[in-house]
Amino acid sequence: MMIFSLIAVVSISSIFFILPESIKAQSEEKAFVTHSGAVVRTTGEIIDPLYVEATMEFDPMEYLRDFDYGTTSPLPDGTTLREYTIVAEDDKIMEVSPGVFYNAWTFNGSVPGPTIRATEGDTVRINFINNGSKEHTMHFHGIHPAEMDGVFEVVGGGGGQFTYEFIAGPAGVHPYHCHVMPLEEHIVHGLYGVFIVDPKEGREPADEMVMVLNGLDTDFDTENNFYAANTIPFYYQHHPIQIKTNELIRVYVVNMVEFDPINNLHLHGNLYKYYPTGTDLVPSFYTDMITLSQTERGIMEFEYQYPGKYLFHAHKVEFSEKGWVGIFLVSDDDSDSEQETSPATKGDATEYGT
Ligand SMILES: [Cu+2]
Repeated sequence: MMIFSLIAVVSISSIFFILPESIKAQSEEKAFVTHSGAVVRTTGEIIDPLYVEATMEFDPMEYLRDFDYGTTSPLPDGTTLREYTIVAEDDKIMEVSPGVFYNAWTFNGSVPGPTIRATEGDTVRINFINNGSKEHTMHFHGIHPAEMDGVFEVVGGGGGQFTYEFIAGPAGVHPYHCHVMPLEEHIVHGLYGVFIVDPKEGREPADEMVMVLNGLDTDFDTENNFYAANTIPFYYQHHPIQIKTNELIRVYVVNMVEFDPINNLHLHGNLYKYYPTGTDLVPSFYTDMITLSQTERGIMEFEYQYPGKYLFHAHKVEFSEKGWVGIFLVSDDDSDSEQETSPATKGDATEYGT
């Protein structure tokens, strides 16, 4: 009996001896200093009583269908100028999951930054202001002159300015992001967004939305702790995206996950036409599954025939279990007359194609 007890004690103590190290590694508190000098301590994985205030407001449902067409004016040659003001900051705090706070670096105050949208051939002018504490830039994927590439012309913090100007093209969906070294750090903190270039002939009217697939390394160990579509883990699972049967849905999807080599997107109860990078008007695939590496992106198009709840998520199960999962709530379209008069796109419908 005594020997048994002794063995039990030894076993329990050895478990106890081993476990605390691994727990300690996971829950080790790390600190960072914000631009305003506040010291933030967080383990990134547990409720953090030291830190209770988010300074970044972000509504994934609003972001989903929000397109920034800029301020337009006609140019002498008959083409359109679109002007945008983008402000970078690097001291915002975002609650990414209940009790988990993250130091977000932002374009116009959110992660992702605004979805910049133009038509092929428009002149895009970005008045970039860096109000951060570090150097930042805006690097657009697409075709433009070297000096507009946002790599070598670093913009100093504390109010540095740069004007990016280029002709929008090619048609498709492209990411933009900061390109200051260390690049991984500047991207994972949130300095990225989506740039949509519409083809001159337009696309078929649809209920359009943007999904940026992102990962959040909340304990700064170069591994993601959370994954999401549009920044907030599990958001569209708890707040399903409402769509109609027999209505064309067009999703501009961009993978901005760092650290993990691939991400993917699986749609339930349906298949979608997929246009890689959105550069062709003819789809390359008809599938329910695409795999995306860093900054890979494309356009998905589909319609649901049957009402109900359908999941969409990473089929890399680890990612979906850590937040990259959502639901389309499909309801019957019982308003045929309304459907006929509905605008080309929801959100900024009147701006589409102008
Ligand atoms: Cu940066």
